[in-house]
Amino acid sequence: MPTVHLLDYVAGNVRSLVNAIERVGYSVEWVRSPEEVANADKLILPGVGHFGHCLSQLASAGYMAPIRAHIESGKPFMGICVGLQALFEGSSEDPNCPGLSVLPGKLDRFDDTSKSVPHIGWNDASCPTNPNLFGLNPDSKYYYVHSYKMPYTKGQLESQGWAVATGVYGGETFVGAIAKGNVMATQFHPEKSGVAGLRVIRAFLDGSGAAALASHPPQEVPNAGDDALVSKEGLTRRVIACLDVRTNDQGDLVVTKGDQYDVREKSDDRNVRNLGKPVEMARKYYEQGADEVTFLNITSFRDCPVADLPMLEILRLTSKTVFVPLTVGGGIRDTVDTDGTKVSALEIATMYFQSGADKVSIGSDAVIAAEEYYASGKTLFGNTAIEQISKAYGNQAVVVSVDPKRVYVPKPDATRHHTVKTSYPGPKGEEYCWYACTIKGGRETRDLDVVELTQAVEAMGCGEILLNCIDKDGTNSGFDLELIRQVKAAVRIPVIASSGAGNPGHFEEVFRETTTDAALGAGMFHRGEYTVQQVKEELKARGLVVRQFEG
Ligand code: 1PR
Repeated sequence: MPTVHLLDYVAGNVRSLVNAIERVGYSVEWVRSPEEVANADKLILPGVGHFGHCLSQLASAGYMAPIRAHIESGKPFMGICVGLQALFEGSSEDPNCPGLSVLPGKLDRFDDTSKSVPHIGWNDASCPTNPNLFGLNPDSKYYYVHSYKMPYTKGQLESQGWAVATGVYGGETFVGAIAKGNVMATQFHPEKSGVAGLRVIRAFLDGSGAAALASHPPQEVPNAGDDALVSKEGLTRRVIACLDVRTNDQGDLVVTKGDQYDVREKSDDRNVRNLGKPVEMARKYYEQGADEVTFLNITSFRDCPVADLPMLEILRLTSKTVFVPLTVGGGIRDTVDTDGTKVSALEIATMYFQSGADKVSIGSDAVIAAEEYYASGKTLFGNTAIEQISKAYGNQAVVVSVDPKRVYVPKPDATRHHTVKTSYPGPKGEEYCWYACTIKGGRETRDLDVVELTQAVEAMGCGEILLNCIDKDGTNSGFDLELIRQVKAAVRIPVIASSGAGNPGHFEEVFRETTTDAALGAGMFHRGEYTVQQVKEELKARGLVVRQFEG
């Protein structure tokens, strides 16, 4: 098998990248010291999370000069995500930390006054001068997750010989990929961009991308409007399939699904509902076009040694065939192992990332952390799971899963909590409600509302909210739009609407009626009532932009 060298310099999830490289027929050799860079023919610089964190790690380990030397030697080089950002002079994310300065310019943050930041999801990488740059396709979509971007100024980089592919997010045009000579870099994650992303990796590894660029160097950039290839707002409506996983009474690991969080059959035997096998179902949803797959380990495998968590094996197997982002939740908190050893939430998250997860989702522990945050007068001590994991892996890697329940009140001043006026009055005709956070899979309700929780976890460094709703879970009656609007108004980070989806029309409704960033379904997919593809076809037919699955 031909090899490619991958730089191993920070804690980060590179498992998916290794899987993607192997999938296109190459094997990975690790570069674990600056001296080893010289052994590389093809070198890939991955990177996720914080620019300053990545670049200072590279600098302090002595990698900057060897990477520059590799690039100057003309040998193939590819940067991914922060690996692209590193090629520029710097970033406002850490103004004191210099980049490699292979290209001019500094990155800045997306403006979050009217959109969610980070920019998470599937967007364009359109290159008017070289539409098929390194296997890019103007009709394909690529998975991005970043808060900082290289702003695009037409003609600037092109005048120095670079081919530039761009995307547009909330009116801001950013650099999605760049290439010149032996250098190619993507802001998006090709290893998480399905078949479209695998094409880019292959074009880099087999040399066809560089050869095509050499024979068609970038010419003048067409004027916007002259050329359909110039990118427009391109972020798609993200559709996520969620698998609640637990061990059933026979000891098998199964995908299950509850009604308002009760996962047992209504029949007398009260068995745990068994809807299928996790790895196979994840693959099925990927092939139907799911933009992400989420696994929630709903019982957290309480009696199992941490290193043997069955979810680790599920991730290892799934990430070999599913090339879209994988999130895993359940049991991410400081814990004591079966042999009495303390294991931190960060260590558990690390095991999940090393097994192929791209994001971890924290439920109960986030509620407790938020309560402590308010009790201490909104002080951050840096010791919560959210702070520690987001510091090590970046905000985009930390999702908080919220399990709220409606509490009805006759009028807003009947509670200290943030209320909404509801179109669905309570049992005594109450016209207002607030959403109480719960822990332990909804079994314990706390005196904390969703606005308080989501604002607290945003302050701690959470990058995305997975917003369930116990009242709606498994009802097939549509998403709780009132809840989603309340949370969207409270935070700037992306929100995933969850619970209640029963048909494709419910997805259209939540995207039209709220500003949600993504929508998640479970039961309707597991029971085979609808496929993810049918949801996307419906959204497309109604004029919403979706990513088409490429086989
Ligand atoms: O508290 O950090 O250990 O995490 C536990 C995780 O497990 C949390 O994310 C929590 O939401 C989840 N969980 C715990 N118990 C249950 C249960 O169902 N008994 N499932 C549970 C949560 C809700 C969604 C579901 C949507 C969509 N499941 O994941 O997929 O409601 O369903 P639908 O489309 O069929 O309506 P911690």
